[in-house]
Amino acid sequence: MLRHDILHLLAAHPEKYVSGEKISQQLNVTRAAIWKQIQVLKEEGFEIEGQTKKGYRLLKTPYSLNEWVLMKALTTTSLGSKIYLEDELESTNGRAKELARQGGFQGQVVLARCQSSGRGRLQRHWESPIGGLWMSVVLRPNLSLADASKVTLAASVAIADAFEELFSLRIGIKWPNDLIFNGLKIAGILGEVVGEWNTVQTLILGIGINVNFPRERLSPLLNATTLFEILKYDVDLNKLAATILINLDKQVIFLEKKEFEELRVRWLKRAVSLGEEVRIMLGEQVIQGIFKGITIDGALLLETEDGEKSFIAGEVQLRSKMSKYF
Ligand code: BT5
Repeated sequence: MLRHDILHLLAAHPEKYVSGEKISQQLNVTRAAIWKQIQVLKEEGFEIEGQTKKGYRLLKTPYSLNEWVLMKALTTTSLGSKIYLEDELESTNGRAKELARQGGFQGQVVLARCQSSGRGRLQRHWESPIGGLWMSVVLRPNLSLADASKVTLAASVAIADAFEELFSLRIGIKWPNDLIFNGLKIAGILGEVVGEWNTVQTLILGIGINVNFPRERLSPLLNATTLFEILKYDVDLNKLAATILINLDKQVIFLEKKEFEELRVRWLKRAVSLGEEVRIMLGEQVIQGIFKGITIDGALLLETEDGEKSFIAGEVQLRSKMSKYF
């Protein structure tokens, strides 16, 4: 794409002017065509300075989602090898599933600036206004189905690590994979398996993060917060997405090598309610106990009156004894 070629040229000379003549020669297009594309780039949020005698220089890339900026920030082995970015989708997980059924490959990433019917687990509604990070990753990892559930644990660690790296912000993980700041949910993960249980597994990993929008954009009934609410400024969504994908890429490689221990430790470091008395909702049944950690299989470990018991994600909900929410 001509626009991307122009960006590549400008980015190769950071802070410096690149003359219109040089761009037109290298890309074999008229200077008027370049000017037109520069206007489009400006509309997309790129800050490009143009001086008649000197040429153009790239000052700033947009904070809103942009395929070129995201690609450039990626240093992954496979995740993000193909990026699909839309202004609006019903659900990025839905689109990723379509891709998977058409023979999707590991690393396809679907992003939407907003979702009209984003989904949580058990078909719950996920509110997805503009400014959030709504992203789904197609994974075909070399993992058994039992190990596949650990990928969602990996995703929660990847998000928490990214928050710490980029914003020095410590967020907690509520088992199995809600991301929590001061008791309020800031991000959620939806892992789905496509295809037969006994054939090659394709996993769709949906990541939803409340980023650049005020809390008021979400329903007042939710126990939720947004990054904007915490930091009071907008952040680069491309950088955030790229950092999460880079972290996740590493974690998936570890899992494929059957190295779960490091991930388990990292997960536990951020676990909310660890060592506390919690309640587990198993359908209608309520089980009380001390939240001891997660097993090497990624199951939740609870010390109950009848001894230690483990529970796999999906079948239970964790609630703190103290609060309504946890
Ligand atoms: C989740 O489900 O937390 C998984 C959310 C995954 C969303 C991503 S966005 C990209 C991809 N495409 C999709 O369609 N989905 C994924 P769960 O644990 O079931 O939590 C759902 C509950 O969280 C809802 O019932 C609400 O109570 C609450 N909720 C809804 N929207 C929220 C938001 N934006 N922030 C915080 N909480 C929210």
